[in-house]
Amino acid sequence: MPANLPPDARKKWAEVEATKHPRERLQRMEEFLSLVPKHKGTLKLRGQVKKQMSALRKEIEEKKRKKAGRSGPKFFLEKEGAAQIALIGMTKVGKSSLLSAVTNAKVEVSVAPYATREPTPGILDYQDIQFQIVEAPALMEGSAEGRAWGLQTLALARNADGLILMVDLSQNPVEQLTLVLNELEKARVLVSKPKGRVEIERKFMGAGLRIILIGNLVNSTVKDVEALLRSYRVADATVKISGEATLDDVEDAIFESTIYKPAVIVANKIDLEGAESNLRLLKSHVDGKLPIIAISCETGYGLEKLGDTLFKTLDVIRVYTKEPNEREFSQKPFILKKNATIYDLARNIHSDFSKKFGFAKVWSKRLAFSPQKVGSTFTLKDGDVVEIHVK
Ligand SMILES: Nc1nc2c(ncn2[C@@H]2O[C@H](COP(=O)(O)OP(=O)(O)OP(=O)(O)O)[C@@H](O)[C@H]2O)c(=O)[nH]1
Ligand SMILES: [Mg+2]
Repeated sequence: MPANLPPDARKKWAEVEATKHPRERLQRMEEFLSLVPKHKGTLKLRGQVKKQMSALRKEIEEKKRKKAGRSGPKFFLEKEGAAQIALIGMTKVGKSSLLSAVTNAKVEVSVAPYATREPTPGILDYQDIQFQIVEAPALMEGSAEGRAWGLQTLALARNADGLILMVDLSQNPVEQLTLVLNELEKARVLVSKPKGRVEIERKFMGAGLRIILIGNLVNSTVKDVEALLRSYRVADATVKISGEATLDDVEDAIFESTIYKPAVIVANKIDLEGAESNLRLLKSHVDGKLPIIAISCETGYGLEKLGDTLFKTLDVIRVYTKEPNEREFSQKPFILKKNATIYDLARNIHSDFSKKFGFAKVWSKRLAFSPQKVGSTFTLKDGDVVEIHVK
């Protein structure tokens, strides 16, 4: 059931949304919480907001520390390359070993547990793009409740574009995976697309509310959704609802609490005894729901599959651009979501490029002839070369 908040609390949440400054936002969130009645129906919501507040507090602290020139545990790492992938797992599964085997990072591989204590990045080259892989400090039972650096690791996962879930095949991999997925889920990070999905894309003031219903609303109507959104002062947004979604899911989306991250399971130490049978166990448990690659950081077995599997799992495409008067196209592609259009590309190149857009030419092997003159709604595919002409 939706939390049924009183109007003043809903209004306060709109103020939270409108405040970007961390300290003020925290203040508004506190005010919001004081307006939320404490009963069972609001329990989940209060928990979510408190989590956001604790993340904000850490962010503020980190900024303070940065200003003072002191270093402390990093909460966020600036993204580099085509995507940021958080490398997550229990201690000693071989995260640092993987980082040093496939990226340029110099890291300490250790026999002692909990050796890596802050997010450590490295760059993995895959064809003509790069992935930034960030080793997160190990997860353990209780991470989502803030044990050790748990909240940092989970915030990193939430902020990344994708996840590597790493397990050690010389131990029970199903138990490890279950623990990791549990902690992620408690932090409301999911690795499989939920049945119902609600995406809210905020628009400029005056754009109005557009609700796109692809699936089904369970026990509610579009009118109910509209009313709920308006009660939170969400007046300008495109809301996409797919699958089987409830009003609760819509409320969740307003608080941006549950998010989905594409994930790959990396099963390490295939060189050790018993690993093959543990791998079979893992495969039958996962049942094709997530890709699994078996590797050994020790022997190098399977490492070459990582880049390709990440690329496929992230559901992205590479699009190359060309200047109208030049023969060669750019070496560095734009990374766009699968099914992106020329319009998305134009917006990626320049924020107001899309307004000046005239037409585009596309070169691609999949087309009957190249170049083909196309409009802004043309759907792009991996490897396309595009030349944009402005008005
Ligand atoms: N046999 C074998 N041992 C491995 C493999 N990969 C890593 N190890 C060993 O596993 C131990 C832990 O490796 P790390 O890479 O430090 O593990 P981690 O996940 O980074 O651990 P923390 O950062 O401490 O949480 C080390 O002793 C490694 O040598 C592998 O493929 N096979
Ligand atoms: Mg490590």
